[in-house]
Amino acid sequence: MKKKMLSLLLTGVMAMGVLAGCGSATSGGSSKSSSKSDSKKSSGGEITVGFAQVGAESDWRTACTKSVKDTFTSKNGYKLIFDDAQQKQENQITAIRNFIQQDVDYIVLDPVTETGWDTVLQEAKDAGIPVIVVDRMVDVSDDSLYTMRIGSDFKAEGNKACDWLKQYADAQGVAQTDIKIVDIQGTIGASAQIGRTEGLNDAVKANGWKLVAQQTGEFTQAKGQEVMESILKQNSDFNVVYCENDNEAFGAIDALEAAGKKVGTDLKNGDVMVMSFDSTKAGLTDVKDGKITLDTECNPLYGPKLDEIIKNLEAGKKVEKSQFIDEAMFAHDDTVKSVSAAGESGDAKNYDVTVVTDDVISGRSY
Ligand code: GYE
Repeated sequence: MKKKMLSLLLTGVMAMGVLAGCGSATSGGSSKSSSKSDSKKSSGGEITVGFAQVGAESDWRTACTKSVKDTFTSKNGYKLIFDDAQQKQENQITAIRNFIQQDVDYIVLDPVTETGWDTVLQEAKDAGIPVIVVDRMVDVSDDSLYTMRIGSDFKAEGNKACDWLKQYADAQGVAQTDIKIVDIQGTIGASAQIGRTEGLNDAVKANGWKLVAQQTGEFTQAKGQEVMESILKQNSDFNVVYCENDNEAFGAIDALEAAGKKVGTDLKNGDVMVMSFDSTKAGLTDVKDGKITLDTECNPLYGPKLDEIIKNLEAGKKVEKSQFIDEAMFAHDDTVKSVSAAGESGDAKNYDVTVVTDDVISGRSY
């Protein structure tokens, strides 16, 4: 209830939409055309950034928006034009066209889905406006249509969670073939969904797990609950619910408990075990309480990173085309201490698993 009210409140705040700053100047050489330098002068020397945000579907997204808004302030030398696309790609395309019209200095795009960007990114390129892709990825035929991408390795996230599950079942003395999973997927076609689902599908095949149901919960609490309720009506013979973000997990837990299921960490004794991604403060609180057994982290705090990238571009420095951020894993207990997982680069790496304590929870800002 509390979570729902908070998200409604924050949605209202974000619906206020456009943030426009005025004031202080920035220095540093511009990597852009003379028409861009002119537009920079006319906005008082500030760097104008148009941010095409996905929406306000989750606590993760709210934290991401806050981080960007807190960074791109007039005090920091920016003018931010913020657009909430309500999880619709066509709204993001319109927003980008508006940013081009307004001759912004940079476009930051968090693409709702991976495909369908070639035309509008070509328009931005033709207008000489650099595009920075953040969080999710774009799948375009020509990589020069965007300047760089910074985000998570979603394939690694999925593989990490699944290696943990395999080890956890072994440690609890549960046969891999007795693992029966419901997958509540993210928004279909979003990088975060693609990587997390792919990791699971691969592990289902490799370990002989049973995939009982697989359906999208659109990364929202309401849809996570609705999907869980409808799956429960068809088949309640499962012991793991793999939610592709925290808000879906909150909804799924409500539905499971309302149906009389015991949500917990004890697979051997018939608990239904919930796994999640994001590791928000509310998610980690559920981990500590044993409602979520494993939460694989996904970091939403992109503001400072985007600021650094733009400063480097302004200074004419070379910026890596593809940048991944480091992410941790949080579990209810120390049954599994570390996992080994491969990601986009293909090479397997080891990741430590952190047990959630009150200190871990209070250290979370979102
Ligand atoms: O996991 C989810 C959000 O793209 C990583 O989108 C992001 C995902 C995140 O709605 O909560």
